[in-house]
Amino acid sequence: MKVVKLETRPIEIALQEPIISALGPISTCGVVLVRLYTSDGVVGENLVFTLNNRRTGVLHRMVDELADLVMGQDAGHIAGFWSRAWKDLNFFGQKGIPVMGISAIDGALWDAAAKSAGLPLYRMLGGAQDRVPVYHSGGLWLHRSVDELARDAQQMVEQGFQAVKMRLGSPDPAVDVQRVRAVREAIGPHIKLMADANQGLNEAQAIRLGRMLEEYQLAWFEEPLPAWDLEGLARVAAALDTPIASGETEYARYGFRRMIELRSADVLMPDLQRAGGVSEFMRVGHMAAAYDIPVSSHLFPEMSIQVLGALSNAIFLEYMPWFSDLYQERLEFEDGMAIVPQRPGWGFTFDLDRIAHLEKRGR
Ligand code: SMN
Ligand code: MG
Repeated sequence: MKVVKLETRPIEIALQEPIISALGPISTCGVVLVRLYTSDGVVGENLVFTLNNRRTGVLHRMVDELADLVMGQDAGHIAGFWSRAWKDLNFFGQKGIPVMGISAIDGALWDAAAKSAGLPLYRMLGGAQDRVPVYHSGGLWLHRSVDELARDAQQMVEQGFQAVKMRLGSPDPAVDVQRVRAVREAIGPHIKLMADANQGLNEAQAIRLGRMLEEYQLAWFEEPLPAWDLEGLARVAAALDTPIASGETEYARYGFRRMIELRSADVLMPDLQRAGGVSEFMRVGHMAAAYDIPVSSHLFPEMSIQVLGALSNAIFLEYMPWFSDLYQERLEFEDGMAIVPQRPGWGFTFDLDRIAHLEKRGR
């Protein structure tokens, strides 16, 4: 089975409402859709994206530029593609857009491989479980008032979610504490609560805020520091009882190796597009398992669920429905768990008609 065509298409989709996080305001996503055709007629799909549709053209071009490394090659030699691309991109640097380009093609190759084997991807990757605990991440942003936060969190729980994530990011830590308290009071002591600072703090601020939040029993305190400060993050992790989760802004096995060596985080959360696709997410997941470190996913729930289904140290799927409308199928939940689809490949296929419609209306 050879790769015969790589099709890429940039689209812009609007979020249901503009949101604010410590990363700044977000109102749309620039999404690069990838469809990789094989000589057997199987099509592997994937997507990568940018916030606010900024520099989508560069990401798009990166994916296209890598086509020469897969065209005409055996579509099942995914690790072969990965290492060829890694070497090829050394001059550009092995973080950022180059790695996202690898991820885009890697994921499409895995989808094609699993579809042609007639297996859901998680089984192709070894299979650990057919359901994964899920947390709702698609709300509780910084633009919500304290009352709205409490109401939104309660609604998520009423929908059946047993874990929710809120954002931190006020200049005054007392305000963050007040917001966390309101959400904890609204959901009660048994629902898991995560809080994400999106790299907005320095080391002293993170330790101070983390200590103030210990009494609210967070499941984790996420990305307190800028992504480059892995040494500082290790000191924050050592100073707090609350687990630190990080890794969504880290790249490839080498970045995660440093995180593990430094003990920067208690939970690793690779992002499929930044980590380096399915191949590298699995390598990171297995490397974490060697240290008994749990992993969670970042965004892309429809795809991440298959990878987490293949890792026995996976503890949570992040549910962020930003791209859910692009698919024909919908994720299913039961008792606070997301169900790993038993359909071949990702188990989610692009709804090309709906995509054309979404794009035209800007949602
Ligand atoms: C996040 C990061 C980037 C885009 C959306 C949300 C956030 C998360 O850090 O973990 O969900
Ligand atoms: Mg985050």
